[in-house]
Amino acid sequence: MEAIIQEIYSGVIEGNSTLVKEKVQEALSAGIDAQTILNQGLIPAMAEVGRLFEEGEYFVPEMLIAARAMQGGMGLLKPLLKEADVKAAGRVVIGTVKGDLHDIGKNLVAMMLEGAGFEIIDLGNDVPPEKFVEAARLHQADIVAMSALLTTTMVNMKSTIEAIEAAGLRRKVKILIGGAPVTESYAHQIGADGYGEDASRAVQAAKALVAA
Ligand code: B1M
Repeated sequence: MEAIIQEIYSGVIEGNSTLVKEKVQEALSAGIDAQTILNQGLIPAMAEVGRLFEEGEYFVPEMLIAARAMQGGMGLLKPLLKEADVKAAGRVVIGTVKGDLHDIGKNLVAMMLEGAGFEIIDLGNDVPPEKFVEAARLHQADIVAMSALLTTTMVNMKSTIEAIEAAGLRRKVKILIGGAPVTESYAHQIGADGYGEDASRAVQAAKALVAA
């Protein structure tokens, strides 16, 4: 690995946003293409952050800081990747379900997915089923990802799946869910395709869903 890519990789893991932006700019100026920086620097770094989180070495704050550093670098790469028409790992429409204003976990999942190479369409929080349906259709999403933090709003995941079914899109999109009150058995019960206990496992589940 080139030294500068190694610096980008370490910068993300350390959550040093300024350094990551600086080094990504330097790498681009040195003629390294955006895809190489993404695939050899940012994505492996976020995979390592996910591993550190799963092993209990990193907690949510460290993961958030690393994800922000990764996004700093991504901001410089995105226009170039678009120009070069680089294929994303998959397109994910994500949001917190209707009635629910909690978005910290959802944002973290979105950032980790972006770090794993997915294209993210973030609908925000308090997202009604019809908005998920509309966005899934408009963006031809591979995955609809829903987050819920309240026992009173997790039922809206089921309503959203029903709305996706009613719109005739169920066979076209995979459904991934998560959030503190959500369990794997709830995911099975409401007919979701995947469940992530945390942001890192959400990435693993999303990868498995697009590979299936
Ligand atoms: Co609220 N709140 N809150 N709250 N809040 C909880 C969730 C609660 C557990 C606190 C408590 O009572 N102990 C409780 C829910 C009880 C329940 O339903 N069982 C609660 C309540 C009751 C409420 C209100 C009703 C309070 C009131 O007004 N009476 C109200 C509801 C508002 C609404 O949504 N309509 C409310 C409001 C709020 C604030 C606005 C003040 C604020 C949210 C700010 C924001 O998000 N922008 C807030 C907060 C911060 C919390 C706590 C303290 C922290 C949540 C959080 O951000 N955690 C929370 C108590 C707690 O968890 N200790 C609480 C950090 C975050 C990184 O974790 O979101 O779990 P989390 O995400 C994880 C995983 O769950 C998973 O990955 C993430 C990273 O590892 N994950 C996914 C999440 N989404 C995923 C999606 C996936 C896969 C994995 O696939 C798509």
